Amino acid sequence: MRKKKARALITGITGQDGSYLSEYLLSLGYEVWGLVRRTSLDPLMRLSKSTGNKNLHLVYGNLRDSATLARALEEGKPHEIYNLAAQSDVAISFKCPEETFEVDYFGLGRLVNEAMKIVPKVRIYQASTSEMFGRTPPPQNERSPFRPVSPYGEAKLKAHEDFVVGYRKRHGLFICSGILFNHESPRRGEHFVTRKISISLAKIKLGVQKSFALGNLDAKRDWGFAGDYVRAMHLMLQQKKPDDYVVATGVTHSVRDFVEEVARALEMKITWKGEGLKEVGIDSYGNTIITVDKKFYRPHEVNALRGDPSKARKKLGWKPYVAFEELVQMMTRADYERLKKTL
Ligand code: G4F
Repeated sequence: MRKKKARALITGITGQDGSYLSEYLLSLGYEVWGLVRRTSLDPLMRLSKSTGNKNLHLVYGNLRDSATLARALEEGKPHEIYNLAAQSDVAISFKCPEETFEVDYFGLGRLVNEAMKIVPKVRIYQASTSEMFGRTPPPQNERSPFRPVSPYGEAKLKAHEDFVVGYRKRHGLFICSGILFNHESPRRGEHFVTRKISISLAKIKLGVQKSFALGNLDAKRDWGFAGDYVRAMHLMLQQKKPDDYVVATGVTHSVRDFVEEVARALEMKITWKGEGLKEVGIDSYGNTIITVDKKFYRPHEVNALRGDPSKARKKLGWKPYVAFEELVQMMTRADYERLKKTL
């Protein structure tokens, strides 16, 4: 560890990963600067645990505006930058491809170019994604080919190739890609499938919602706990050389499995009937509580993701502590208890 207090800048600090990472870095004694967009809704909500911490500084800015990035870098003079800000919703990226490229590709370009001018020795973590693998069959690791199928996956891949691999080679920049597989928590955005399921089933259990609709029930994801994954981000920047790492659990489950596990946590039982768009999930009272709606299908789907985290385990000494069942229980309990209080 450095003798001087380490300083970090986190873009996307108000998101799920930003909030866990800022708590983690503050617990390690870091001074943390967080970039907050003016439009962020209640930026302090997820950061409430760290509010009042004298080592946490929030600065207004965003990845579309180089001047705001320069200001944050001048102010914080960070040793480490964690670029977590993104248009990270895959379904939205099909509807807003330009916006997605603007933030996820050009945004990283702006950040690294300002960083090279203001803090040339800085170490940078780039939030890359398993969505870059797209149609490549599992298990996916650092040597697997990238075959993205969404504008989000394409923007992230181009950012990885140009500004991570490219700038590392051409400019000697210390920059790492964390190729993170899906990671969830009670702080996960409500439009992602895991949180949508935990909230909807908790509401049904509490009697305030009758049913909800999902898209592809057979899509498979490697779901881990966000709190575990931020440790890997930090470890990447403590290595002698910059490199890219897959961060995953190595275990995969379908959306249907996720539904069943949440139901189990709520002591509900779901029986599936029908097929495709006609499939429904029925509870033990015979009520249809889940339907399938075409509008939640993607124009192009990544059917199956399962990461091979061997490199992160070997080189970083990283491993996840929270298994799938525990993660689902944690999320379900949090939503159920929170919603119960509002009744
Ligand atoms: O929860 P999701 O929206 O996450 P997705 O698309 O896998 O992306 C997340 O993980 C990536 C890492 O691989 C990140 F890079 C990205 O930023 C984001 O965090 O969807 C998961 C799966 C998909 O296959 C989707 O088609 O669930 C399926 N799904 C089925 N019904 C649904 C729904 N997804 C959503 N959001 N809503 C549904 O009703």
